[in-house]
Amino acid sequence: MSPEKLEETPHRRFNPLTREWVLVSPHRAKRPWQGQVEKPSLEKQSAYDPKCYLCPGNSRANGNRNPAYSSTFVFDNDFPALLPDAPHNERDEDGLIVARTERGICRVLCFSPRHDLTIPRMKLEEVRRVVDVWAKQYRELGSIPWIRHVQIFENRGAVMGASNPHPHCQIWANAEMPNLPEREQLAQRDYLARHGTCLLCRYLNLETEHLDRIVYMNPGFVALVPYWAVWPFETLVLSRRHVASIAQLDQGETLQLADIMQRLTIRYDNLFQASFPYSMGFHQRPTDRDSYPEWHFHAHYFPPLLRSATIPKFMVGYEMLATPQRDITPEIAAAQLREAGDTHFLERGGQRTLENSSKRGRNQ
Ligand code: H2U
Ligand code: ZN
Repeated sequence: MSPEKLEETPHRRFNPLTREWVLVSPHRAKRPWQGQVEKPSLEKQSAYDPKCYLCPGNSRANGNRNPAYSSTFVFDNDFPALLPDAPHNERDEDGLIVARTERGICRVLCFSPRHDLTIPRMKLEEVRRVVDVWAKQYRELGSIPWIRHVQIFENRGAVMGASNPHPHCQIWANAEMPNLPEREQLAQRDYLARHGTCLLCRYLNLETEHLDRIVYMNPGFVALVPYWAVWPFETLVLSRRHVASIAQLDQGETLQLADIMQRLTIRYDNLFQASFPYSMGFHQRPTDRDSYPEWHFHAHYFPPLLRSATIPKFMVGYEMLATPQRDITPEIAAAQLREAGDTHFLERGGQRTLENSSKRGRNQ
């Protein structure tokens, strides 16, 4: 049987990064829906909100005042999940009741002074500056001797738990490897040892031969719906060059990362004509002194929406108890994202967000 026939029937796909399986049921996409319906978020924000904790010049929840910043702004989270000076302690009862103190530093980064913007609607140059700050924060926090891992992540949209529409992300730096980066690290290390080549470099080669899961590429990066995607419109942004962290990007790649993030999130917004919610984050090498030849810098986007801006996907039932499952195939999701176009629907007929936006030839 050909792989195409295999993929038309219920099948399992393997995620080589987490070494888990996802169940794909292509025939199920047409089932009726009478469950919860989320409201699409198109609520118009003003450029400045006097009640926002993150707008320039405003007081935060604990009384600290934000400076009148005009570009990006980083501050230590006032309600941090981790503390830098927690005294060491541990507990182990028969390997069953086990705990250890975890030290860390949590920061918040505002992308823009404008309360009403999001990455897809900022200027390319403004997004490039955000990428510069991510690299600087990764370097700065990573250079603290006891910090081993720096996680940069953005929760966008109330449905993803973002507490505020002001464009921002969080940075959590801590002493131990978190679960997912650790799992990806082991998988990448084993693959390199077994095949003598980087897992994600090899995967990127395969995908640029197939092309059907690619959403967009520029000279530095490729955005694709991974073969093993669990969320309907999950994407992976891979650097074309084998770099292990955001700190290794050159100037061109910094701009290209900004460009691909913007073109991808514009497509997300266009797809359902809404401000598309997601959680995204970068995975990169730990910041201790070891060498990590296996690590390939990438970003994951996990949007929770299923078939329209009003129908979320829930990871429940079989997925909570057995294995994640998806209906529309990654190939269909990639085609829909490609077709969604990279002119933001709110700016069609008006001004484009991106400079050099007419280079559609680069779009695959
Ligand atoms: P989220 O929208 O992803 O929750 O990020 C906002 C973060 O901002 C959140 O972690 C912090 C919250 O603790 N915060 C402050 O540090 N000070 C404030 O005044 C409000 C929110
Ligand atoms: Zn604001």
